[in-house]
Amino acid sequence: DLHGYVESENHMMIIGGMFPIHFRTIPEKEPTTSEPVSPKSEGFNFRGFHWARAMIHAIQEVNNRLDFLPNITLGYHIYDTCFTTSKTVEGTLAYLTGQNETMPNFRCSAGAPLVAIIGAGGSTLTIASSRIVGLYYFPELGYASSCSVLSDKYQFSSLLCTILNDNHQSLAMAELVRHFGWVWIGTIAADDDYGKYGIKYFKQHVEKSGICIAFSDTIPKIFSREKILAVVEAIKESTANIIVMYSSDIDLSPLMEEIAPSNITGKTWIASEAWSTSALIAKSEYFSFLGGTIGFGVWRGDMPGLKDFLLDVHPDNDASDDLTIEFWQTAFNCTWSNSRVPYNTDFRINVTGRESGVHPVSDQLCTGKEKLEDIKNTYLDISEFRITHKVYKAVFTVAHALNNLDTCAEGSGPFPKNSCAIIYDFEPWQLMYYLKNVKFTTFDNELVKIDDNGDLNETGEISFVKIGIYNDTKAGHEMKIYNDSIFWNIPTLNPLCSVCTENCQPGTRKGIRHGMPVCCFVCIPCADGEISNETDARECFPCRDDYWSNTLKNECVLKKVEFLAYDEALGTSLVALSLFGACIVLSVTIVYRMHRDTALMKLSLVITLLTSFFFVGQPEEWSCQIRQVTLAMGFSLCLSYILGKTIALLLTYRGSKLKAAEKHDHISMQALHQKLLVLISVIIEVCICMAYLTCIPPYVYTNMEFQNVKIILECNEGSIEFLCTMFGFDVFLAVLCFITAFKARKLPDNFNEAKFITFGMLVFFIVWISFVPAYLSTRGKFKVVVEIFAILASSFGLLGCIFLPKCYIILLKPERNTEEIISGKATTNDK
Ligand code: TCR
Repeated sequence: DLHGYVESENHMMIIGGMFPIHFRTIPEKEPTTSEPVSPKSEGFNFRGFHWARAMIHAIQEVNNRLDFLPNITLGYHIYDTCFTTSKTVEGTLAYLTGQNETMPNFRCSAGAPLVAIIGAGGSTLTIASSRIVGLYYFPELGYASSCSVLSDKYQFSSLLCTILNDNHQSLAMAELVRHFGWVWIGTIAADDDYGKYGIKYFKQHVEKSGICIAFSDTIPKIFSREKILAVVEAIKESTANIIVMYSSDIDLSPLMEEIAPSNITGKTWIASEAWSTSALIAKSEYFSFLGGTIGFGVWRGDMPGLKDFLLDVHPDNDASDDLTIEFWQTAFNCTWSNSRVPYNTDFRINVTGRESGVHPVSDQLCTGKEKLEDIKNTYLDISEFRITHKVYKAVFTVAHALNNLDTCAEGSGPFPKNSCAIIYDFEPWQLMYYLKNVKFTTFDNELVKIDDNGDLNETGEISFVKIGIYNDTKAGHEMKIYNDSIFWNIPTLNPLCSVCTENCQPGTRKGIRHGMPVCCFVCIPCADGEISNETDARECFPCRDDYWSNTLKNECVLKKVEFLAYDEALGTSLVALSLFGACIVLSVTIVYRMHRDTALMKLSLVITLLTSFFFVGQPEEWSCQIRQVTLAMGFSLCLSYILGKTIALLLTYRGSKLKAAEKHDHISMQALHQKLLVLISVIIEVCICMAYLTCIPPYVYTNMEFQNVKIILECNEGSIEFLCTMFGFDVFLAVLCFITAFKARKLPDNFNEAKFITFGMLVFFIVWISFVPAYLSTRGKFKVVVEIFAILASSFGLLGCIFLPKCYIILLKPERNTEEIISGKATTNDK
């Protein structure tokens, strides 16, 4: 412990201070046979030493001021907490007893009275010590205890904190994470109240906005390599690129030492205030993985003269000042000649025992001429004047409270009967009153007063909102606070993203992965006919009626309209075929020019062949109505003509025995009958057609059900019954034709006409019978194709079977071409 007195006649008062001047204690072997002793400390902490020096400086400042506490001199008594609870409790009790014996014997100290304690550093330590001093309502001022539970004035009644509580920082971190759209975050906390509560509040804030925590780890308080390696492993394995770290620099440094060789890069760290600016962490060898860290810091204040005071430290100043010698030895890595202080060894303590020393004992002797300005540690770091400022503020708060107590005018005091407390002999609760009502402005114009929480905070200002970045290693550790100068430590130099699963692209939707946090999902492609047009869509939406999803499933596109067009290969060839057929029929007609045959049959075939024109092309109302009707008409014309012919053939056979004159009459009679038959059947067919067209006509139908991607434009036949009647009549004619032709097939005539008609009818039947299943099983434009094929095939069949043999005879065997119907015998005679 450090003591300081100024020799003067003034009344002396002591302010206690507790700082982590060492990192840790060396656990002794369990004392079973010897008296237990307080453990020794090790690991010199420059930062804690710096704070302690700052406190001393602040006290000197107060003493130098003439305007307050004129007849009081402040002294200090500083304890090293060694960053451990046990040492803190020990120190607290030592204050209360006034001796180094830890038996509460309150304020019985032989020397100057203790008025307040500044300490005890981190939250965990402050909790421990303020629980003890709270029993006596003894004032304690926390300078680095930011844990939010300390704001609870029922539990920590005599504690005032000069630092803002961590709720604000956790909220600011959550805001930051949300700002950059990170949703997959790892957290690491020190195993103390600071880390655990800080992360707890961070999680609370963050989980409200749907951000997920990838992993949550703690850094052990007592060094354990396995536990630290487990944390490193967790960082390495996680896909989270953002890691929020709530820890003091002291606890963090062993982790950083393990991360350095493990090649972890591409992560952005979010630093809590306690390590964000620390030179212990911001080392150039860590830059590869820590560069680009975003951290939070409390306001840094200006303390005039502090820098010089810090530089004014030298072992020669006071030969008995062991702490300064230890500082010197550690800072310059040398041994001070004939020092009583062993060179500070920095051993890692393991639960099982000691591990190898980090700094080997140096043989080099210190010269005393080493330059303090050269050292790069937390002692002289200007960016460290943050917590330092809180220490300062604590000292000045105590001094102001004492001054207010001192200047109390008797008769208007705050205590019963308007009495005042006497500065030479007051109770701690009386100083507590003044502390709680303190209000002053510091030299840098900051108003200090108690807030609603009972904390001493910067008025009206939240100090954690500035986003700082650690940007440069060469030029020292500089915090920049401009948002757009943020340096990102990844190749793209842009804010990296931290997600469990990459965003779901348009065309897919988020699906839950069982047993995983909501940030981890699978992207399921939308079903056919459904789309999603935004990233991370939760659902796919079906397209409207005449729209369908594109292949990427991110847009609804108009369905393709399908019909058999003239300009496609199939349409053209079918049309060409029917034209070709029509031409053949025409040429047949020409061949027949000398033949007294009626042109009716040829006409009907031309009609049927050319109906295929109505089938090709985009269906319109008129083409739908006309196509089946003309086809039916064409067939009825054709078939009734053939029927007339076959009947005539049958009758001719019967009449072949007639005389020549009668025969002639007979033949003309037959021609009349034939024409009558055609007329009647055409009239019947026309009637059916008229009824069909007037009652339930066919119409254009846009078929969307059958094929999702396409709209099929087709003709709906309107009434199947009418359609069947219409074609049924044709079938009826065809059946009659077949029967009569079959009967007449053996009759001798010069063309064998009946036989060929039988063939023709057979072809006709085969075509149309096979048409039915083919037609029913095809869809879309091919339905039309099938029908055209049937039309062409049947027409060509009739053409080929009925006319071509005749043409063959007419052209190649003209001697057999006579209109006379001769008996079989006559024919043979002819030959
Ligand atoms: N509050 C921490 C301790 C701490 C600290 C620091 C330690 C803070 N800032 C800077 C070392 C250096 C903030 C706590 O435990 O409450």
